[in-house]
Amino acid sequence: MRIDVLTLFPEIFSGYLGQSVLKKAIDRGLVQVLLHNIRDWSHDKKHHKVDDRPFGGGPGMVLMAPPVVECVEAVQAQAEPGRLVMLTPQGRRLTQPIVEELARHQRLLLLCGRYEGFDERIRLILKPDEISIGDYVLNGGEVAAMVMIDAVIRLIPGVLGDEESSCLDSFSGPERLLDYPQYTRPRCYRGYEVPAVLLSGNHQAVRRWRLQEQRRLTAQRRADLLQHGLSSEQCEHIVETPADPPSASGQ
Ligand code: 6GU
Repeated sequence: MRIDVLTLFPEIFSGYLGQSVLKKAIDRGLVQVLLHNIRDWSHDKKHHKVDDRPFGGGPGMVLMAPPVVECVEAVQAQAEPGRLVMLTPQGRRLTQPIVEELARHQRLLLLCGRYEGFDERIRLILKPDEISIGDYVLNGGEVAAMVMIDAVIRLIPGVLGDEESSCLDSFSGPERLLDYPQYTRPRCYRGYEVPAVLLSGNHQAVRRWRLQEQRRLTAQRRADLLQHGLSSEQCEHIVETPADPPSASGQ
């Protein structure tokens, strides 16, 4: 997969791109991340200005249409055109199904904004897929783009090792539930025992316990994820049915 990032702050990405999972994917040729500085498309040859005050007044600065539109067009023309994503708090909220959809593309272009926003003509001309990473405000789209890259690349075959397969993640699998609790050695810590079923060697019982824990946790913390619309009584029943709680004798 080729990912082009269009930003005013390409330096922000260098630490992240050198990090283990992504670095390995890049080194193995599974992912290519290319950074482009929108400022290079500024029409202002002296100060490389790319933002200006909003018409109608108000605080802050707005990203101007010409450098952004022309940067996107020039980068698109470098290879087979890819899916253009605009990182903006006004976009649809990023979820695992959207991540899965993005991961199927051969090429993504991630357009990061700063300041108070984009000139509306950028949207009207480029018709990007506008995506937000959640209901809070960031200073710019760069951190959101890194979140998106991180979530997408781990779905590319070969990026994760066998033992860290992404199909067992939270939000994946047929029910898209939260993950089940994990335990490792020691078997007892400060009075908290590892649930007996995990030591039983009964793989079917372990699978059953984990699914039950996933449903219980999801009903308790994120009932909104139980998309099949369980009633609050059904949720309560799930929450109050621990499969095999760890015993805490030392408390
Ligand atoms: Cl994509 N950008 C900004 N600036 N803030 C955000 C966001 C994106 N997603 C959530 N908040």
